[in-house]
Amino acid sequence: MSYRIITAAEAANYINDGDGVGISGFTLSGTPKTVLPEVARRAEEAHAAGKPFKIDLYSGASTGDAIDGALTRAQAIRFRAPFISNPTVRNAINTKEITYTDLHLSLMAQDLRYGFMGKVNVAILEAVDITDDGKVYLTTAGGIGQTVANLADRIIIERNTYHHTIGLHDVYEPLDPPYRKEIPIYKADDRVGRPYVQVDPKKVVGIVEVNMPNEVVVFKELDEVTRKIGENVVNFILEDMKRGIIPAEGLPIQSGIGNVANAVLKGLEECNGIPPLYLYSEVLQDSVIKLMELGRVKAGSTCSLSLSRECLDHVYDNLDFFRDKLVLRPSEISNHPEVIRRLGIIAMNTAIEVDLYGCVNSSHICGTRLMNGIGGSGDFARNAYISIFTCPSTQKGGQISSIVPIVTHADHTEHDVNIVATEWGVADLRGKGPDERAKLLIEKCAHPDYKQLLWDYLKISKCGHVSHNVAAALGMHATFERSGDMRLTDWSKNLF
Ligand code: 0RQ
Repeated sequence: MSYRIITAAEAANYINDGDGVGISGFTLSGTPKTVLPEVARRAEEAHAAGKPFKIDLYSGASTGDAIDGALTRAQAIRFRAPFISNPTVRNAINTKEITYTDLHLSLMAQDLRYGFMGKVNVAILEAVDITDDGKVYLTTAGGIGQTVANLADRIIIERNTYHHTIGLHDVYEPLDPPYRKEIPIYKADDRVGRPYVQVDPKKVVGIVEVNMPNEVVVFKELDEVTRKIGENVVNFILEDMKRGIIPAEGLPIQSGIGNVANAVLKGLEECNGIPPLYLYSEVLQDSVIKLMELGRVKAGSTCSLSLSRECLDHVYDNLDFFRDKLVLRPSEISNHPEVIRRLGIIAMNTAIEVDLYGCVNSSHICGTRLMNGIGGSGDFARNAYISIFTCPSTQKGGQISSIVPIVTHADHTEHDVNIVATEWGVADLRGKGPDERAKLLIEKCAHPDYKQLLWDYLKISKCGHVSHNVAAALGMHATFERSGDMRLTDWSKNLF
């Protein structure tokens, strides 16, 4: 079978108002690049002619400005899931122009298969190539490619010749209950599936030829605070190894995304006492490639290569070295609770705020404004061997404390949080009761400017197992509504 070569504009004509569109990719990596901007253009034309045009957009994780940004500006998204990072779509979600569902990334493919969300009419997959019998070799991310290709009526392939990822993917889609079996991954780099996504060639409406790198995120330079957080986490891991809690051969690590996560990886780079490790994560950033070359990371299982252009080119130029060290999986598998629990992952994720008992808000500023979403943090935190959360002790130039009396939005409860690390120190919450947890979090993690306020809150919160003062907490929420920001000092005026 030979496929029709079509332009991005022609491909966009296969997408209609009301369609559910499922795409390949995970973060800015491996997403289709040319068809959705054309869909945005179609939507603008439709709106100018007084006609409706909105789609439901399903992906593995976030996308960049060419997708979430362009479609939002064209008012072309009705529903979006499961993770975002683009400021334009964030704003439209927060002003309720777009309906958004924030869910654990491991669930996205499954929820679509189970019919929990809408129909997937069209799948757009970015691929290195497709064979006549429908073998699609994805580019730099596993995402939900196989699932949306199975569910869709029409498939569009963006053949992107920039990428050289053939042989890196391990595509495995579990059977659904009641037929599901174990996922046979016993080591982080085990391969259990196929190196391609299998599609029905009859559903492929055309191939769009592309040669484009991924959009990339630029991280802030490490500063004193993020560097210190990284150092604190690494020292904690070393200490747990000395105590024999972490086995001498080490355990696989997972690292989330963002500035703080990058600082932790940098800390590993500079540390000698930790043996070479495996990474079992959803994203793999530049720092891990460096750790592989230093021999500190043996191999990395990930859903996406979230690399800078320079670093990705370096991997492509040295594929012989990296081929057996990189495994790209669907997000359902990179983040699967069963595998995470079996492998004994040390999970490192970032908090927006942490309360005195260890509950974490990862997704909503002041409990109301979506930042990015929960992402894979819950998949890992809930099932990890050790679940670590990191954050700077304050935000916005010291005006906001990240250690708070009560979280304004709970993504991870105290049951899923073992360790909290800020630039001041590490609170080890394992095996501690609520009062001990609160004491440790204030002593080890809170910024000195906020310690007294937090002690004062504890003083007025005496009753029950997990002590809170609901009236004070309500006062705090009233302050959020007025100021839109969590300033503990303002809040204390309501309290005392
Ligand atoms: O705002 O960008 O205006 O400066 O949030 O914060 O400190 O730069 O940290 O880049 O590591 O992001 C939790 C958002 C942290 C991220 C979060 C403001 C802060 C700044 C960014 P500016 P930093 P990072 C992996 C797994 C999702 C869950 C997860 C994230 C901006 O790590 O989205 O880990 N995690 N998923 O000023 C007001 C507070 C604030 C605050 C932070 N308390 N109040 N503003 N900010 N805390 C991802 C995947 O699954 C793919």
